[in-house]
Amino acid sequence: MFSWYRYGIESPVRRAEEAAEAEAEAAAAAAAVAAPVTLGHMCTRDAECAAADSHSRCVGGVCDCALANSTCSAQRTGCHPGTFQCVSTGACISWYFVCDGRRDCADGSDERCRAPRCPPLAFRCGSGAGARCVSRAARCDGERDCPGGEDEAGCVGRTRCPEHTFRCLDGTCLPEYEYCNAVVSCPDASDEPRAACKARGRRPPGALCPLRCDNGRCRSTAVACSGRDGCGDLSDEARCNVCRCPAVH
Ligand SMILES: [Ca+2]
Ligand SMILES: [Ca+2]
Ligand SMILES: [Ca+2]
Repeated sequence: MFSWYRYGIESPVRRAEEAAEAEAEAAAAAAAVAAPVTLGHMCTRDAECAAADSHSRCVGGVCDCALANSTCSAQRTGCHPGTFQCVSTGACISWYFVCDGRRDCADGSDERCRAPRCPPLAFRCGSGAGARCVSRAARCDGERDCPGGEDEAGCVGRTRCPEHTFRCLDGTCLPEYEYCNAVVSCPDASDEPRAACKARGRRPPGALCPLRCDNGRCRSTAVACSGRDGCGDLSDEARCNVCRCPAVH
C-alpha cells in the first residue's frame, strides 16, 4: 500500500489532521484559560463569566449581568433562595447536597469543602485555615461528622437549638431537613405537624413554614432542587435550571 509517510512526502490527509489537532488544542487552551463561571460566583476576569453566559461579565469579583437594567443579576440567579448554584453549569441543587461527600454538580463545585473555599451553605468544622466543611444536614444528627465533632456541639440539653436545626417541642434538636419530611423523628412527633405539613389550605398563625409549596404545604428548604418532588406538585423542583441573561438585541 502506498504511504505518504514512507516516501517523506507531506500528505494532504496529514495536513488536515494537523489542522484539526491545532484547532482542538486551541479550543482546549481557550477552555482552560476561561473556565465558565455563572452569575453570582467569584471570578477574576470577564472571560470566565462570558464562557457561561455571553451577556455577563466580572463585576467586583463576582459574575454579574453586563446590562445594569437586566432582569437577572448576581443576586437573582434564577434559583430558589437557599439552594446552591453549581459553578460551571449553573444548575441549582439543594443545600443538603453541598459538602455531603458526593459529587452532585457536574464540575464537583459542591464538594470544594476546605476553607477558604467552603460554600456558605455548608457547615464549617472548626475555624482553622484548612478547616473542612460538611453538609448542614450533619448538624445535630447524632453522628460526629466533623473531625472535632463540632457538628454535634450544642445539640443536647439546651433551651435553644443551633442555627439551621429544628427544635422539637420537647427540646430535642434535629437536622432541619427533618421538619415535614414525612418521617416522625421527634419523640413527640412535633416535626410533623399535620396542619403545616399536610394541609393545603389555612394553617395556624405562626406555624413554621421554611418553604411554602405552591399547593400550600410547608416543607424543609432541603427539598428545593433535591431532584425529587418534595411538595407533591413539583413546585420545589421549578427554577433549578441554568439562568441566562436575556439576549441583547
Ligand atoms: Ca454533594
Ligand atoms: Ca453530625
Ligand atoms: Ca420528620
